[in-house]
Amino acid sequence: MASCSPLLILVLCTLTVAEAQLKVFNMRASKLDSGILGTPDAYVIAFCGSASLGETSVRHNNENPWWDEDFTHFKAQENDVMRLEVYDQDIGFDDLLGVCQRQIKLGTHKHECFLEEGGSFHYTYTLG
Ligand SMILES: [Ca+2]
Repeated sequence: MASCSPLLILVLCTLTVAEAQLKVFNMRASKLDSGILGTPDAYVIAFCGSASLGETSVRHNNENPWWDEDFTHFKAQENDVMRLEVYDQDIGFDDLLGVCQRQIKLGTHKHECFLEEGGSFHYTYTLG
C-alpha cells in the first residue's frame, strides 16, 4: 500500500485551509432615510458568494438601528464577495435602502458604507 506522500499531505492541507469561517457582527446603521413615509423599519439580508446567510430582525421606527444578530458562514473563502442589503420593511414592497458589497479578506475588518437612499451602514467581519 502506498503511503501518503508529503506532497499529497500538503495538497490536502491547502484544500482544508482554503475554506474559512466568516462572521459578520456589530451591525448598525445611522441616519437612515425612508423618504416621506416616516422613520424606517430596517433589516439586513446577507450573502457570501452564492450562499444566503439569512436576515436580521426588523428594527421598527428607528433611523439609527443596531442589530445584535451575527451572520456566520462556514464555507467562506478569501476573495468571496460578501453582500449586505439594507431594507426598509413596508406594507407590500420592502424598499431597498442600499447595498454594501466587498471582497472579504482574512482577519478582522471594520467598515462603513454609504447607502444609496441616505445614511450609512456599519459592520465588522472576521474571516479565519
Ligand atoms: Ca417602513
